[in-house]
Amino acid sequence: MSSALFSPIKLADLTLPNRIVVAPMCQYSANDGVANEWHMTHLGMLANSGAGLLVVEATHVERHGRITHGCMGIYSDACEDALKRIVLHCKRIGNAKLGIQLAHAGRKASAQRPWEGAKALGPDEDPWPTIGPSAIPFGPGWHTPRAMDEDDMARVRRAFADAARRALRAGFDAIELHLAHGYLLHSFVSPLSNKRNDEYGGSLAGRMRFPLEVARETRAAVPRGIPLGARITGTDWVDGGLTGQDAVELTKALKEAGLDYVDISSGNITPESRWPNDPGFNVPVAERVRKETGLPVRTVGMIVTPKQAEAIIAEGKADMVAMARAFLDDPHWGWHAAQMLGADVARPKQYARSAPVLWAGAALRG
Ligand code: 531
Repeated sequence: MSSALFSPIKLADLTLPNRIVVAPMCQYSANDGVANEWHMTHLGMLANSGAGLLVVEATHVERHGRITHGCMGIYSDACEDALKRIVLHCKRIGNAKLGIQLAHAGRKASAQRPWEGAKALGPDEDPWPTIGPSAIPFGPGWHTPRAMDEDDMARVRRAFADAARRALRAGFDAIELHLAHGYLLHSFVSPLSNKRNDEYGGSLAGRMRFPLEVARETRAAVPRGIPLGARITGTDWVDGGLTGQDAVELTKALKEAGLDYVDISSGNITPESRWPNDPGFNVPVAERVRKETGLPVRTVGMIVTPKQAEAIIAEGKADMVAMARAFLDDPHWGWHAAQMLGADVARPKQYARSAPVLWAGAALRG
């Protein structure tokens, strides 16, 4: 039996042994942007999950671009050094290649951690000023962002490129831009959050202008052999918002800017955004983007079982699948998928004896 999910894929000069990706997952546990033992443990665990690529959580390119006080950053030497230690650790003990998601939270910055309420920070919670394409808050009770001027745009473009250089020095194998979930770059693309009447607003071409500038400036900082991708929005799930057609157009423009793949996610441009949470709910847009652009496509969202993941790849609907909670639930998801699909997966020698060939118990596990 040969598995499509466990077949290799090449992105730029990076070959991944399979098409399973651990999605970036915010941990809200950094110290002023700096990773610590929690990240070492969390990422160290997932480096041995069987996934070919492990993507580090949304890591913010400037301090005010963090979502919460606990979010990770890559804007100082302290941030870079901590990430370097983590990459080194994961590569020493694990098998996954390491990616990082570069992000700016825009109008959704200055928020409480989920377990503190997930609302905008109150006056006694050390809030900070936020920025966005237009002075429109994410929702009622949220900070009103300052509409970005040319200086802000130049600073943020440079911050993404500088962050990419830091990520390369830290040893990451792949870099991706966060253009989804209502954060800064997505909020430029969506007509629901971008009401500018200069050349950075209006038509889709205008609304894509700033994110594409960021993509080009970051690409210039990342050698062509290193994959640079983007997580984008398949649909805003709000009337009048972005649709699959916009995702196709954005992907064509990102391909033109030299990006190597997109990851189709969706939702979260406003608090009203509601998605169907059905199995693989982003797969139809991913399939369309893949067919209409020819760029390698990853997708995410309610992908849970090995059989489901295998079918998405085998049926040509996506080139890679990313999973988040499935890996928190089962940090060895990739090992168990390999067993079910009759494929090989790398395990550390210390754990080799739990492989199905050396442990009859694997066949008895539910
Ligand atoms: C929520 C989310 C997951 C998948 C689709 C839409 C929204 N996540 C998004 C995270 C922050 C935590 C909540 C980021 O994208 C940074």
